[in-house]
Amino acid sequence: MRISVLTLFPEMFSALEHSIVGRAIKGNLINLNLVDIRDYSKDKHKRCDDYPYGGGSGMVMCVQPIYDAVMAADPEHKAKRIYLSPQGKLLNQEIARQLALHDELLLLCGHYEGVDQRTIDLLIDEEISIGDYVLTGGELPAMVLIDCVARYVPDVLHSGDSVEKESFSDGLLEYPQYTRPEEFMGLKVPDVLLSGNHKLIEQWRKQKQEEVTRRKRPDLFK
Ligand code: 4GS
Repeated sequence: MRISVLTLFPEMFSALEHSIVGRAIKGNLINLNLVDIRDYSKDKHKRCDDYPYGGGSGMVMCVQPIYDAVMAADPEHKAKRIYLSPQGKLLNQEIARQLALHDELLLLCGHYEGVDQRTIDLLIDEEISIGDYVLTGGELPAMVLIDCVARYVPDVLHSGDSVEKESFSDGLLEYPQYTRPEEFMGLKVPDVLLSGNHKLIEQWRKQKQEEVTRRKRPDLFK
């Protein structure tokens, strides 16, 4: 999958050089194309923001550099073009799974008060939000989306990190996990997990999933 990210702060995306997503990028399973919007500014000082028409506080990102950056990164509109914004559809596991079916994504990260509305009207296919709170920029939301989508790109997860046996795959939260030692500070691993009885372990885990979901996220438990 090719993912173009348009941002004024491409350095922030070094966070993706690590762990599973980092491995996927190094292994060419994900081609991350970081585009610095500033490179497309035609202003003599490379400014990419300006005062809002109608007044008010803060700055608005200009349409021209973003338009030119999108045309350079995705000239044939092969990518699903996404703007990260609190006005978007709330990201969830199902949306991530659907986005992973695309060959190309383009993520536009706004900063300051956001982008000129004409950017969205002219260029964007879909707005996506990572939650009902306000951030200083769309960079962290873009990284959240990339991380979440990457897990559904073929071969990004290795055997054992199954995409399906996890929270939300069946609409439930995960069962509690334990590893060595068998006892720590007086707390023991539940006997059933040491029993070797796989049928019984499966039953126990399903029961725990339901218990945990009902208690912590009653909204998910239907
Ligand atoms: C989000 C969010 C966000 C909104 C960007 C104010 C700078 C900021 N983007 N999910 N302008 N929540 N964006 O807070 O996606």
